[in-house]
Amino acid sequence: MKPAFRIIRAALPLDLVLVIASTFRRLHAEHSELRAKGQTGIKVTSAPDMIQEWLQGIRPGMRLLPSSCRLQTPDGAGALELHQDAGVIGGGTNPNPMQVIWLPLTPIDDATPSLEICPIIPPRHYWHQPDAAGYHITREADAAKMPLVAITKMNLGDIIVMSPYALHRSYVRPWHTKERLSLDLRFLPSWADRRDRIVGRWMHTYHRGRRLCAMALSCVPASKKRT
Ligand SMILES: O=C(O)CCC(=O)C(=O)O
Repeated sequence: MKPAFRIIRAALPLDLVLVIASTFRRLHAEHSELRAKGQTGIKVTSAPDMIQEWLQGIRPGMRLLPSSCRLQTPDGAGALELHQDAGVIGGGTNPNPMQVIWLPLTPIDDATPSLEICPIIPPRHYWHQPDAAGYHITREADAAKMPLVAITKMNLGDIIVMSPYALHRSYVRPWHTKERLSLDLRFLPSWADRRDRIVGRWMHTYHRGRRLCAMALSCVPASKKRT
């Protein structure tokens, strides 16, 4: 059975991770208003160059999807509940090979919030809904029954490669005392359509319908048009 995730140790050079960490730490400090809104993550719109280059080496032609850099405090504020990242490409109906990479920008030890992941790829994409801060999470009873493994030891440079269907959530416990900064990067091959087929088809029908409607209306004499 294919595992839902694997940890690759020393995948990235330490000096690269330190540079990325200081850049995002500064960004978090500059955008402290986000925390007031309950948002622990800031949007990442381009993968740091060396991560992108490294990824191109092993998975050529990948482009970044909506991703984030999270500052998780040990008090658990803004901790993300259970979810599957495949939601960003339309959930279970999108057949495209999405790749998720989670990497800590602070070392993970017993005192640091981390990630809990289900080691088995779940049988389906669960129903997701937005939480108070707008992040998509699942509260399905079936998802809550799945086993979770806490990742409690990661050095800078280690990464977690995850299936887009891997169920995971922030791991924060009362004994945690440190802050954690991390990146959750989602990639899709550049040729792949981000929208799932059903939404894509629906959008097409919807736009076509609107065009036909507009054409039909333009043929109706003005006096008969509804106002
Ligand atoms: O880093 C975390 O605590 C959760 C991040 C995550 O799962 C996500 O952004 O999808």
